Amino acid sequence: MNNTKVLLIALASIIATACVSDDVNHNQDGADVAKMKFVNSAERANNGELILFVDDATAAQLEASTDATRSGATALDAAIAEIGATEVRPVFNMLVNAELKRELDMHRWYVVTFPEDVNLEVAAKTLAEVKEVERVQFSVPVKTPKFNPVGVDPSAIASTRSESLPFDDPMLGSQWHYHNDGTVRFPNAKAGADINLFSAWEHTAGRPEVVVAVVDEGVCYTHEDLKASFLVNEAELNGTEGVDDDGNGYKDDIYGYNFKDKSRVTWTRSKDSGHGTHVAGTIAAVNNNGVGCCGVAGGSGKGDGVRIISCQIMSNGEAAGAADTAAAIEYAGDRGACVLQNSWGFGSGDISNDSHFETGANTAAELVAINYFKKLKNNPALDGGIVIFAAGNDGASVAVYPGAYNNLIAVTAIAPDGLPTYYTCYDRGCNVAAPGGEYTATWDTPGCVLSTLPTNIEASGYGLSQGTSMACPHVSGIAALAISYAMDNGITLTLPELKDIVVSSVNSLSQFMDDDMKSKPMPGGGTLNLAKYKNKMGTGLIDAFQALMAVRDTKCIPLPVGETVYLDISKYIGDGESTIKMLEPEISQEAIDALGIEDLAFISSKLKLTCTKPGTALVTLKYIAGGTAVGSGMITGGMAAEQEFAFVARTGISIDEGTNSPITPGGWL
Ligand SMILES: [Ca+2]
Ligand SMILES: [Ca+2]
Ligand SMILES: [Ca+2]
Repeated sequence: MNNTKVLLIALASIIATACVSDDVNHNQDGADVAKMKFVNSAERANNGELILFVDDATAAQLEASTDATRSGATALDAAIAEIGATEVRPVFNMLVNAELKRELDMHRWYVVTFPEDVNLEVAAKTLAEVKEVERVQFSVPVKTPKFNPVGVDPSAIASTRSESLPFDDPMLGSQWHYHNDGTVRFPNAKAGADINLFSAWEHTAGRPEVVVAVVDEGVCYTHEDLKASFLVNEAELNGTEGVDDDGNGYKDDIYGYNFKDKSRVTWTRSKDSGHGTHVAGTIAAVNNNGVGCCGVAGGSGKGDGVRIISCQIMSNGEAAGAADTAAAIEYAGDRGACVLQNSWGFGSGDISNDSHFETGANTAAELVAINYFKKLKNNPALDGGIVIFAAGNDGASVAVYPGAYNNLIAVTAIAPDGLPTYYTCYDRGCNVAAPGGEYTATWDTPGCVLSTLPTNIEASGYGLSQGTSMACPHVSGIAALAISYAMDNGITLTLPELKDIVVSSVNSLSQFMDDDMKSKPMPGGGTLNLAKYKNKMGTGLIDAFQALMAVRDTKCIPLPVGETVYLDISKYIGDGESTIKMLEPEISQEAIDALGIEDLAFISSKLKLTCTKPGTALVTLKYIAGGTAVGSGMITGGMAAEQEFAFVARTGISIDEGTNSPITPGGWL
């Protein structure tokens, strides 16, 4: 693959030493010191492969070496000969963006491969005892997903919705996870248990300059509803098969790359599940093309959706090791992605602590790649790359690694009833919730997430599935929409700002809970105790419209449908406790029509109104801030100002009986 500095160790040395390692009598103290260099444990690690972090001088020798059988570093050469190594190659690709990678010491990571029958821990100790080797990482593969989608017949899934839909895709009405009107066939389905996408689409449905990398199984790039969404490597598309036409270290990487098999992207092998294609469809299935379903950021039918690339780390039911996973993430950044979509992990409970990630002292190769991705400025509207992970499906009170780390977003999953799914991980490391769907006992349910599938998995090319894997791409899609919207408005976001937008643009999950609701039935029988999820699903249910409003710094004011409110805007301005006197609103006829606003009036500087239908509208409210109230409502010394707000009328929003104002969303389950 990516570099010329692959060292082929002479076959004779393998034969001579392959079985020796177990018998070597290592000095006990030396072995203990060496073990301290281990980044992780050998549990579940791949045999025949170890990842090394070497010192600067050794890295330079490895890079400069022209001898195919020697690194040039004597002690390291002896150790790799002792374990019968067949190859020493760099983890990262220094052909692209080398300057930043050197700053991050990415040139110091190497993979050593050796015969699988060599004892892995003995080999690790042998390498760790070399002074020039600073860290040794066992190559633990990603857990492969359990993914059994249920195909859908397009002709049988026609929408039963009464409301009109924004795009003409025939399956959009069944994608309740985007906009749930409560009619989805699922026990206790609730309107608003969705990502509020239709309102967001009134402002943007994506931009092709925003590239999302799907780190997963291979994504079907020939799919009728996905092929137009790929970022195409034109040099490879128009190049020669078997040749690295653009010189980026990868042959024929037109739509991405298969890091498991070192080949072009694949999805048709017997144990491929279609997982990557389902995930990709949620982000970027082409919208308004009269075909199939929609993607969160799939554009408006004018070729204007976000672009995806397939960074394949799973193939034929097997997952890549840590070094190839790291290379896949690096590649995502090198190809220009600014959103990293990750519906994968290493299993619950694997996290040690955040210092493992933050300090770098014992960081693993895949975390180095994630940190590299976060530093890249691949889009003019964002000063870094945003990384989003699925929380995991073990039902555990901790997210899977690496999504569990503090500075990565991990996504939990809700069902069409707005309640936690029976499988979602929750609590530690979990940041925000999104619809992941839930099978009912019959396994024939529209309560799952509908997206694209390869036709070799499901003949129709579409199917339903559940999982935090399905919730995660909703959040990646919303992040991509937010970046698109920032571009539209000439706004540059910092990475922390975008992360704040993602986790704070939420609706309360408690709105879906009846007061006396303690549990809900589980698909396989039994009940799910809801109390254990209290405050532990992340900040709330993500809301695409609120995310866009947060990009332009427009506050959202939630309003109930069908109830009269007396809106006190002082709680939405400044610290919420200042003296604010409302002067007048500018509410356009368009806004009045959009929300069906009735009874509009001022009463004691409060705005009285009734929304008769759900929707969103931008309004400008003029007010006087500060000053002293004298006499009958007059204020002296105040300052006239105005501010734009977004009125969000939805069913299910509560009224505070004390103030007769809507309760602000953003609470906890
Ligand atoms: Ca290439
Ligand atoms: Ca080529
Ligand atoms: Ca479509």
